Amino acid sequence: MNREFSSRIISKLLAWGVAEFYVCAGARNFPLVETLLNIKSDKKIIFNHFEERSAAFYALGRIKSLKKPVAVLTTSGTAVGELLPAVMESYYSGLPLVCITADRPRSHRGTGAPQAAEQNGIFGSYVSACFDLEIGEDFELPLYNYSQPIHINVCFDEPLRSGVLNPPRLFCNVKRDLFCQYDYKFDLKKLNLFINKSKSLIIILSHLKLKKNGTLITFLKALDCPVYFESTSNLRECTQLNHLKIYSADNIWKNRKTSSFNFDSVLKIGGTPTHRLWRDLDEKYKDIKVFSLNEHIFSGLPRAEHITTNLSVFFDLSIKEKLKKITNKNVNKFYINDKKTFENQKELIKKFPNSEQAFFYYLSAKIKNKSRVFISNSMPIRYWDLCATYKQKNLYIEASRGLNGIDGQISTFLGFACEFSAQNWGIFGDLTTLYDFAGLWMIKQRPKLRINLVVINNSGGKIFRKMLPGWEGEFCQNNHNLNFKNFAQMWDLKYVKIVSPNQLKRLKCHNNLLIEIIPDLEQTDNFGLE
Ligand SMILES: Cc1ncc(C[n+]2csc(CCOP(=O)(O)OP(=O)(O)O)c2C)c(N)n1
Repeated sequence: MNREFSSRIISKLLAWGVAEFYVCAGARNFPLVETLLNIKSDKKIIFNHFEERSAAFYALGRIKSLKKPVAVLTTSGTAVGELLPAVMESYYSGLPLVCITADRPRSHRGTGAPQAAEQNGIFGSYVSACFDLEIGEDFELPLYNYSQPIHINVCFDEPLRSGVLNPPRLFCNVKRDLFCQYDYKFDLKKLNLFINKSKSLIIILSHLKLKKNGTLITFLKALDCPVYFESTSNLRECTQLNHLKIYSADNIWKNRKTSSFNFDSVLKIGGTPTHRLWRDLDEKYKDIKVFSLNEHIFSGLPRAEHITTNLSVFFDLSIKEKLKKITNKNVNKFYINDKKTFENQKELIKKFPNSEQAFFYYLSAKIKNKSRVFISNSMPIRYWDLCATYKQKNLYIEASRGLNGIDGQISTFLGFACEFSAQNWGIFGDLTTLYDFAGLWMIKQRPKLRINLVVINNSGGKIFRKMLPGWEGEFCQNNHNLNFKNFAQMWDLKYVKIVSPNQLKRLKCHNNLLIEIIPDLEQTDNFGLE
């Protein structure tokens, strides 16, 4: 009976569009494992992992890459709890992570029986639904959207291998618009009202999941306002929009003042921005009105007006309906001042070539056109946005900005990496790397994949060096003198240690490679001070 029950569950998930299954085996989930292994498919869709936390973060990377739901299967007990960080991240990133957890029969709950935990509802509000199932019980998936994780908790009684094994049927043509499941209220009126009320406006473009950028580019050109592009918008390097770019977001408030370009409104498009200016809007510039436009439910700022919509359709509609133009007094002066401060920053890269900031410029210059780049949280995402080249290379950039965690980052990178992209680069802080030592597990199951894993080893969590000064702050950095040579060896990656940009320029990247970059701390500090 367990076998028929398992087959029904997996069939439903396949019909719903689950593209791959990551199996973290234990005894309790064996009926589901057996079922999965008996699926007849030309393509490999079942993979094994041993570490649930890493498997779930890897699945997030696969969702980003495939734009389809991906499932992780665990056994019962603490194995289920290991999924929580990735579930939280996928909730805030709007990704359809499917958690299938095996459980002991309901009658065992609350008794202290071995491996019988309170698994029903364990992910609380971070899942769109939790289906707690015993033999004979059913569930309906299509009611739920594809922009939140879901949990299916399956109770199995002994004997685990009971019933007849029916291989589930594969559904080849499940086509769904995964990221556009909200009620499409194209509230163009609301945006036009906001624009009408604005004297002058800037735009912030953050994380976007658009398949095509054409309508967005036209939309931005039509609005004709200064735009700050974060790298995860994947439009930062778009040369068609050069005339609108804010290059020096660090100096935005200074330049606003000196050019008397007193923008009173901000339109944010996409996910929650990384740059400090977003926090400034929350804490210091409360009189500036903020409008948020996103495919996900979160505005990222409590006081912002917000529309959840299908962005592609929304931009299309906005262009047809014609958006109101804004005068944006003194905007030319602002563009000039912005460029001046940006030129000064470029000089700093020459003055402090071994600083962490400068290394990000040289790294970005090194990466081949049409590569995938995953940038981890803490300083890497900030320094990339600050210093990466603006040369248009058609990179596909991703990051996990749902909750900005430093956990599971290598796993997510590996999931996102692709056999068909020119190169795959993942850039991580040293503590972030230490956090995910099992993160390369899947590499042996993808023999054709080539990756360059960069560890910026500044010997601790240097984000806190500026943020939390003093000896108490130093305590928070978790300083160390570890290196990553043996980590590379353990996973069969070639290893190279880089201490200067010239070494980086000369580097050949053919094999799977771990590049440990040691920036100069003093130069990094001095860069930041100027
Ligand atoms: C799971 C998790 N724990 C703690 C934090 C808080 N945190 C943010 S950045 C950071 C330090 C990161 O250090 P490292 O990876 O070396 O990067 P660096 O700061 O040097 O750029 C920590 C602990 C977090 N974001 N996520």
